[in-house]
Amino acid sequence: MKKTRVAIIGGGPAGLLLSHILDLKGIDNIVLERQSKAYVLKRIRAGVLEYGTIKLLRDIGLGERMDREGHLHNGTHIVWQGRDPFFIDTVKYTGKPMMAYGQTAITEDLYAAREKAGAEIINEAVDVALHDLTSDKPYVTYVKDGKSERIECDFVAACDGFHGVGRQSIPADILKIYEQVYPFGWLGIMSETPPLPDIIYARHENGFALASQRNPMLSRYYIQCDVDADLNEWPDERFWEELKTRFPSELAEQIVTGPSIEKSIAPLRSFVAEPMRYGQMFLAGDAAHIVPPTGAKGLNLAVSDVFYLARGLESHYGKGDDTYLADYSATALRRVWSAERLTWWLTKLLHVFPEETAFEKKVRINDYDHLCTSERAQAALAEQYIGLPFED
Ligand code: FAS
Ligand code: PHB
Repeated sequence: MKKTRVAIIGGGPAGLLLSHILDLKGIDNIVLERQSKAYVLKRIRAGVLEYGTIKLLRDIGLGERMDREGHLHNGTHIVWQGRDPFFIDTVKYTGKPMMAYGQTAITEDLYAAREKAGAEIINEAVDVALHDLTSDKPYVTYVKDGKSERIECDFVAACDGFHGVGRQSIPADILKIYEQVYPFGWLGIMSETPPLPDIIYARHENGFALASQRNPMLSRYYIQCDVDADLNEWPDERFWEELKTRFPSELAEQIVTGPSIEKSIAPLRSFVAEPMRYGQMFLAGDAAHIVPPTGAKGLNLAVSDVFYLARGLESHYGKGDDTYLADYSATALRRVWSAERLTWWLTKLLHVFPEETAFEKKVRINDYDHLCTSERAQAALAEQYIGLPFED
């Protein structure tokens, strides 16, 4: 039987980041991860960091490789078929840049830092179950190498993603779910080719497309696809042809194609579970919320949740003050709902909705034209896109 202060369920970015920050604050913790380390590090997901994430990673000693290999951007472009392009200029309106640096690299950096610190990360821990969450002595059971194990703790941090066990441990009469499922997905490709210099969202009559990057020889592209699209019907050649169709010709001719080293389809949904606390258990990251990737908020929300939760735990153990922990759910959810609204709006603006009416089409174009002509609308978008400041 093990004892620790905080049992962290999930060794993805949220769980590892929380483990690292708690360790820096002298708060003992154990991470339980269902998959192997290799499996976790194979995942290809987010790619763009808000300024708050960049600053936090630097502040906790995880900025060196990010600053060396990441690529700063002053904003993100929108190109709209038949209309003027638009630039979400985060530096002009907030003075802050964003960073193209992949979640995979962040997870690698976190694993390296945790292993260097001698952290206890238990991979391939299965059948994790949470017990006595509303008592002052919660505990976690799991199976490792066929043997049943138990961890006694003060708190449980459920950083176990959308399909994790944490959210499911909240009684149905307490848990409230808010959800919107979109009638399309994103077909993403990674190729070892030089990317376009900028991050570009494209809106075309065929659908949305995105040009992004991981490093000078690693490109990340996406196209909107049918929600039931079959990868077998999307050989690389068809993907590249459709991607180029959705960009203006002067950009399309700059796209360097090559064999895909990863290709996958992600469904799109907006999802929030409230509250983000139940007894001594706190939800953080995808365990509590999902956003459509339009707006690059998923990973960044996991970071702000972890910032708030770590601050609360530090105040509990350091000063015996539970104010931050008591406010955690409400504080985190304010920022979550801002990101949910922004990503919902950007998804509606830039994607083709199969069932939309002629009126909705006209309203969308007016929305874009207003954005292109109103400095105030541009400033409002930029401050949300770069990420609202973390609350004191
Ligand atoms: P994660 O899901 O990353 O990690 C949770 C961890 O918990 C996993 O390692 C899992 O194995 C583990 N776990 C689950 N159940 C467990 C259990 N019962 N016991 C122990 N461990 C358990 N965001 C963007 O900003 N841009 C993108 O382009 C983007 N693309 C995405 C594509 C896909 C397919 C997905 C699923 C998400 C994408 N996201 C994107 C969002 C993504 O980046 C998340 O926001 C980010 O991974 C959140 O990190 P975590 O909260 O740690 O959750
Ligand atoms: C990515 O690089 O994977 C990326 C960039 C911007 C987004 C979503 C994903 O909005």
